[in-house]
This record gives sequence, structure tokens and C-alpha cells, in this order.
Amino acid sequence: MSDKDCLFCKIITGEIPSEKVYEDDTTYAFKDINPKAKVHVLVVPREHYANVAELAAADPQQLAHMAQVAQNIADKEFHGAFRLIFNTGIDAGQTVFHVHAHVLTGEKLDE
Ligand code: DGP
Repeated sequence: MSDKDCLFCKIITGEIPSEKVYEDDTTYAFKDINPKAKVHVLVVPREHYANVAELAAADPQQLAHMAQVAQNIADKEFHGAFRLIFNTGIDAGQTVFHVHAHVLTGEKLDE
């Protein structure tokens, strides 16, 4: 299911342009518009879930696949090292309510 008012659903369909990094039948990955690292990619399921807990409950295999996609990006960009972040809830900084993994890589990251 997709949500007609969701920004990332519109990015997935191409209604809003994005810089694609990877895609397959279930998953889309694109560059974050406001990068916080040399390589900052958002990995999203094509299906609309509001956050990572909702996704984990409904489709844990999809969540595992997103982690693998992140690993593959980091293998290409920075010898497999990456940080994976799911902001969950307004008070944790979530601003888009379509679950997305922030993949930070491409350089040594601050601790
Ligand atoms: P979060 O704060 O965790 O919900 O992350 C949302 C991220 O989405 C934030 O890092 C900026 C990014 N973002 C917001 N709007 C757009 C957009 O139109 N295009 C792209 N590529 N990224 C966006």
C-alpha cells in the first residue's frame, strides 16, 4: 500500500525526483537531500510503513533486506563500514513518516 500524501511514496513512484542509488522489487535507495556524511543514503521499502517498529512487526524480512542493502552500499563506498539510523518519533527527529534507514558511510565517522 502507498499513501498519496507521503513524500517518500512520491519519490518511490518518481512523482518527485531523487538521485537513485539502488532499487529492486521491494526496496528503493536514494541520496539524502541534506547529507550528514560524505555518503548519506536513505533506504526505504516500497510499501508504506510509518516507522521501523511498524515495519518490523509486519514484515521482518523486509527490514533484514534493508540492512543487507545498506551493507552492499557500504561495501562499494567504504570497505563495508557504515552507520544505520532509524529516527522513530518526532522527539527523535523523525520528520518523514515512511520508514527509512539512514545509511552514513564513505568516510570515517565521528564516534
Ligand atoms: P528523518 O529526519 O529521520 O525523518 O529523515 C528524513 C530525511 O529525509 C532527512 O535527512 C532529509 C531527507 N529528505 C527530506 N525531503 C527530501 C526530499 O525531497 N528528497 C530527498 N532526497 N531527501 C529528502
